[in-house]
Amino acid sequence: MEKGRIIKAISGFFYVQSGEKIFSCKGRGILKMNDQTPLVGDLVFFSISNEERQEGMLEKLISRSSELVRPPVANVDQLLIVFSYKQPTPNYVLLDRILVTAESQQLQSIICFNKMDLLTNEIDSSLMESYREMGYLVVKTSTITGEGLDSLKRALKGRTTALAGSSGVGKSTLINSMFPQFSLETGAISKKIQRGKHTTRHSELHRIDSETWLMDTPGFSTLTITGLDDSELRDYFKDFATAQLSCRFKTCLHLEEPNCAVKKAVQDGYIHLNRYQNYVKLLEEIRKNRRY
Ligand SMILES: Nc1nc2c(ncn2[C@@H]2O[C@H](COP(=O)(O)OP(=O)(O)OP(=O)(O)O)[C@@H](O)[C@H]2O)c(=O)[nH]1
Ligand SMILES: [Mg+2]
Ligand SMILES: [Zn+2]
Repeated sequence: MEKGRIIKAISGFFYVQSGEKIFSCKGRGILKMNDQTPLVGDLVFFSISNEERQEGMLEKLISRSSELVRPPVANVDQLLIVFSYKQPTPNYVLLDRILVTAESQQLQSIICFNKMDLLTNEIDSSLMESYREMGYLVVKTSTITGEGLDSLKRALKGRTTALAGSSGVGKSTLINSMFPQFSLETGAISKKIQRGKHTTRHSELHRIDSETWLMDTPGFSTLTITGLDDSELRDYFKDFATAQLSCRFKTCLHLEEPNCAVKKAVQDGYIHLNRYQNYVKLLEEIRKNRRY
């Protein structure tokens, strides 16, 4: 049996990269029997059914180090969450949703603000900067001026990274700009609604070198937090960590409880108000979904 990695899944076929070769493989019934759905990023054993046509059969999935629902991907080390400074403007609730998901899977996150060339006048960047203070790597980039691309490239080296973010923020363009050997399809955003047109349709893992992989993904703008208890959410807001040690109640959810140190930190400007508001929003959502 051969060993490889699923780089793309389209209409029942799994494309498996093994060295420099890519085999198109079908799944075996045994995977279905075990209720296993192969994901892009999966490490697999496969058998070759036709060497010349590079066709094969998936035989076995190797157990995953991580698994995400959106984007659906296995074995990534980190997420590259991409926003654009303008066209479309940053969606911070989506950012916090993605961060919570990544934290709960113990994945690292890099936050990228792209299209910095569109910055015409000074902006209030306090919210953007607050993510850096929380310990996230925040990179400002432009595929037009080249700003930030080298430091981003360094952060990707030796790891498997999935890109995530809304349509039209420039995910595929970023990959093309950093790695000119790729010419992924990109698409202008709609002038009328200032949104992307969902140019990338399938997730695909691109091999940069034997240790560095990048996954381009279709843009998405909704993400429901699932599989979390309302009491767990607060632990995935990194910026709450220090303050919440001083809340009067150990189990404080930072809502109406007396002597809440997180609310105090928000008032005093140590935690950004926007982050707290997003926390309350996500908490309500988790509680609402639990009722069904
Ligand atoms: N001004 C400016 N435009 C950019 C930049 N990066 C990308 N774009 C443009 O933004 C548009 C969308 O880029 P894509 O790379 O297709 O965006 P995407 O995130 O891959 O979108 P989906 O595949 O739909 O999810 C294209 O017209 C790009 O040329 C940038 O740094 N500055
Ligand atoms: Mg794209
Ligand atoms: Zn509290």
